[in-house]
Amino acid sequence: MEESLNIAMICYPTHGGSGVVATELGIGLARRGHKVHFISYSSPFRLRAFQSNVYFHEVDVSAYPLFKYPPYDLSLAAKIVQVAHLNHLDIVHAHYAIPHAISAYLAKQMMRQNRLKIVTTLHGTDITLVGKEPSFYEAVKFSIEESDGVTAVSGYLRDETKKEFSIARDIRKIHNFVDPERFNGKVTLCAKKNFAPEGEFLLMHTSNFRSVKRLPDTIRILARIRRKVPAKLLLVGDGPDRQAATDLARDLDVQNHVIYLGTQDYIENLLGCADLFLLPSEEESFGLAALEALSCKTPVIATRIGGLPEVIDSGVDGYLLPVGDVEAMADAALDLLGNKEKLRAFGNNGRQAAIDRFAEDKIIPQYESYYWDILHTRTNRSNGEQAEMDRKKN
Ligand code: GMT
Repeated sequence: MEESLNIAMICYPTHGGSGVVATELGIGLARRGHKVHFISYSSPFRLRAFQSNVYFHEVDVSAYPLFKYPPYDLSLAAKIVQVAHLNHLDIVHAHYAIPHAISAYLAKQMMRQNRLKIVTTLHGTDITLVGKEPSFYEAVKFSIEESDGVTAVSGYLRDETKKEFSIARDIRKIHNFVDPERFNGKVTLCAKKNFAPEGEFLLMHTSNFRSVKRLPDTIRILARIRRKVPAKLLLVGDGPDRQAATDLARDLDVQNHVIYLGTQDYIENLLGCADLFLLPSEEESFGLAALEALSCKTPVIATRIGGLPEVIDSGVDGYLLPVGDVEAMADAALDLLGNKEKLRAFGNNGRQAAIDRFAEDKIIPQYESYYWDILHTRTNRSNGEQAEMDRKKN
């Protein structure tokens, strides 16, 4: 019987997918008996209620006037050291390489011991966008090479990382996951008629409205769909492209058919309301939002890029189309909206795929077993440390 581990989760606390995955993973591990310590600048938004075995440690950053850029990375590293000493951490799990994996590496060096293992999970733009910028490239490459274990949320992201950063080491693919009990598509708390009072079709999109999401394309798709059938678009989230979307909706004369809900914490209460979920991104390493929609029986119209083909089975639970081809995306949407049977079948297929391939009880054990693999790797570990690890395992 394996013993419980002391694990630190380093993540962004905001509404991005990497923070969501880190939080849901931490909660799932805590339920399985591990002690999980979240370390971030504020409490992750999906840590909603008290959970036993879950702790939160806030990173304070000094605003000393000399600092033009307050050094969060250093404060984070110092906090990891403190938490590690007090709680005998076994694993520091850094979600999103920048700066979390680098701070974790620094913390380990500061502790001058090898017992603590660093696992880094690559999520997406830390590799495909931000990580490639010259100002970050070498640091990201170094953090991948120096972590004790590295995972990527899709096969696509694993292969991209190896290629773009010339990485020879093994990177474990562990897909993102969903709790199908919670994301069940039951429309108890959301009344569709709040958003579509005349019985219009309801389209939905949720993201951080950054340019990679191509938010304006959701407006273009809505405008095309509305030439044939009445429809509303529910936009959940916020971010830099909101104004561009608002302006475009006015230009295309659909401004009265777009509903902006802002950022929402309980997305599972909304997804089941929608007839279709739109994800017209130009880059998506996995597409957690799409998986959550599928789990709620909402078919997804998305782009054939990145890790999305690993999540969406085009023609079975959604459609994958070329980036920017809003005409094809609108046609695919109309094909489903015009055929109730097909729409229902696609919804059921998506939910089944979520349960069969991406349910948390299938994926979280993959992380657990990866942690044990890493803890049993004898890289420079002293015999005493190895004996302690073997004792824990048995
Ligand atoms: O990269 C982002 O846009 C944000 C990032 C995050 O940290 O929230 O999202 C990425 O990670 C998610 C969780 O693993 C994935 O589901 C998203 O596909 C991925 N986003 C992109 O690749 C654009």
